[in-house]
Amino acid sequence: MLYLIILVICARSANCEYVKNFKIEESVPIGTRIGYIGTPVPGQPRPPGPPYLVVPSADSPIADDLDVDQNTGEIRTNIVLDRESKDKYRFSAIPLTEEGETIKVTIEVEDVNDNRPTFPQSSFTVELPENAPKDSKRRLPAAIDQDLGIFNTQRYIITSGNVGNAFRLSTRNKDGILNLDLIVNGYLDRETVDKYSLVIEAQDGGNPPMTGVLNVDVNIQE
Ligand SMILES: [Ca+2]
Ligand SMILES: [Ca+2]
Ligand SMILES: [Ca+2]
Repeated sequence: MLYLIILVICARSANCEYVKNFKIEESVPIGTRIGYIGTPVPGQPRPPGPPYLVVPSADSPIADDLDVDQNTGEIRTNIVLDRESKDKYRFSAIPLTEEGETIKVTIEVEDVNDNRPTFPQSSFTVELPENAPKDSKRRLPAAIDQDLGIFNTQRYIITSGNVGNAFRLSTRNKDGILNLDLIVNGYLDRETVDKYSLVIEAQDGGNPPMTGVLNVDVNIQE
């Protein structure tokens, strides 16, 4: 009974608004249905039905990105959504015929793995003296990936050029970037090899992973 009374007060109060949250993955085809504004959420009072007057939030224009049918309350994508450029849409739906409060609609764009780890340059040169001690370290450029979490850069591997297993890699995660160092694995002998041409691959955590490549020339000096 108390619950019912609260609902009635809620429905009559100007401060009380329905909140509807939708989630949709980025990159889905144009015209994908996100949902209906008026669909009830289990455990919550039924929102007022259509038609609605759709009012975009000033800080979140829906512009041409979404197609909202004011007569049915159906929301569809009108472009290929891109989480990396816009991850949330907000608007209000004011019911035009049914009694009820304004529905605050939020659409959250969820991440998919649609960006590859990208090095800021395609090649990099390192100079090392041949007497460089074992475990000497040189900073290499890090690969940046615009995706979130596991879809960001996860690891680096040397895919070719590591003659005699002369080098290994180490990584440090700092401020969301997986930083990369080249480490001397043993003793470098300029008379045997005076230049290494390493190919380093960055991988994200997608299945299969997306990759980026950095060519590293290591010159061994006397
Ligand atoms: Ca994207
Ligand atoms: Ca993404
Ligand atoms: Ca990625």
